[in-house]
Amino acid sequence: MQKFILLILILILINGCLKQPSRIVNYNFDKCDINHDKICDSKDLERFNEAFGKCLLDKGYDTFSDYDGNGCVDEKDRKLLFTK
Ligand SMILES: [Ca+2]
Ligand SMILES: [Ca+2]
Repeated sequence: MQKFILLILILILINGCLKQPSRIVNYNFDKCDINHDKICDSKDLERFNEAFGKCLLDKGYDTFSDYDGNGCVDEKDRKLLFTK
């Protein structure tokens, strides 16, 4: 019986580990601070605009500009990044 309980606990632990988000999110920066220099300014906007319209396999795609992580930098990301 104890082995069964131990097996269940291991399975719960493994399942919990597998559910961890694969995307690394850094919470130490403001969401509009795309280049992580601790300032939200025109450089962030330039970086976003350069990546705008690009998707995961496109040259110029920027994962930090893809705020919702859907693989494309689009209008949804603009709303998420630059509205309070
Ligand atoms: Ca910045
Ligand atoms: Ca996106």
